[in-house]
Amino acid sequence: MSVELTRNGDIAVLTLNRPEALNALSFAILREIGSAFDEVAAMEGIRALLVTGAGDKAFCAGADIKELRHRPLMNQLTGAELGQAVFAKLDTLPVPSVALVNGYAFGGGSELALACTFRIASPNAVFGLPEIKLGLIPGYGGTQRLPRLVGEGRALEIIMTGRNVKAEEAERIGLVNAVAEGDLMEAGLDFAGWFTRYSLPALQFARRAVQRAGDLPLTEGLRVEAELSTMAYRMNDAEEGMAAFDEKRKPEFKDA
Ligand code: DAK
Repeated sequence: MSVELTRNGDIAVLTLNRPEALNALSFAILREIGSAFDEVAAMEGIRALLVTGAGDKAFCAGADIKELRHRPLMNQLTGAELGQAVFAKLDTLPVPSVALVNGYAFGGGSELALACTFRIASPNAVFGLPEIKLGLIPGYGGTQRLPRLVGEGRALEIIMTGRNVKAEEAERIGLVNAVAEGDLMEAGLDFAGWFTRYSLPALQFARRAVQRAGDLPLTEGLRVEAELSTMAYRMNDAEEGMAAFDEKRKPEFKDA
């Protein structure tokens, strides 16, 4: 298996495990990743998913370039749709996902990280969408997710120059949430710890509302927020959270 799914307490960990090819995404690996996301969705008691790459050199060096060549055009279309559909599974996963970017994240590797809810980088992380150097453009969501994260001007620059973005810059422009000072997995587990403290449905509502902000006009987005915040208010967890505040104690959320 080129993808390993393990569990660290209530945190699921998915590791791309093809270090000899810098964890490049063959179509077979993409399918394995999709199945692993389905497994995570069905796991009991999981609060977050961490996604990382085996080895200390690369998170993922992108689509498997050797495999991309000499394919009929329709296969290229279905290939792009496969990658997009697999990464889109992260949007509807019941738990937030955190990419732990441990080295190169190029092309499809950057796009996988972009599809995660959050990104934490090691100091040696290097992002890039170098498709333009191959005469291509990103095909697994990069042209859509990068501008939503860093703005159109920066996204166009990164995509149209194909240049590398090192960890420090990635943090400055909001491409990553943080650069880990120590062990990356420790940092990821620590960060995922936030999601063990709160009501999972409330966290889901928050994700859903913010996701919609990218594709709705403000008035419609506000309507979505009003509906989702009212749904949160109807949960027992909201009553518990407010009661705990009143009673000056820690809330005990039941995800209900
Ligand atoms: N694919 C296949 N093999 C790869 C690979 C990749 N993307 N990246 C690295 N490898 C392999 C290398 O060939 C080498 O294998 P051997 O020669 O040892 O057999 C091994 O991994 C180690 O790589 P290097 O020897 O090159 O290692 P270095 O440290 O010297 O360099 C590097 C590391 C990351 C700078 C370099 O490997 C590199 O530039 N890699 C390619 C990065 C890249 O351009 N990635 C692709 C981005 S484009 C679409 C679908 C998808 C896409 C678009 C459209 N459709 C279906 C329409 C998206 C495309 C992309 O992701």
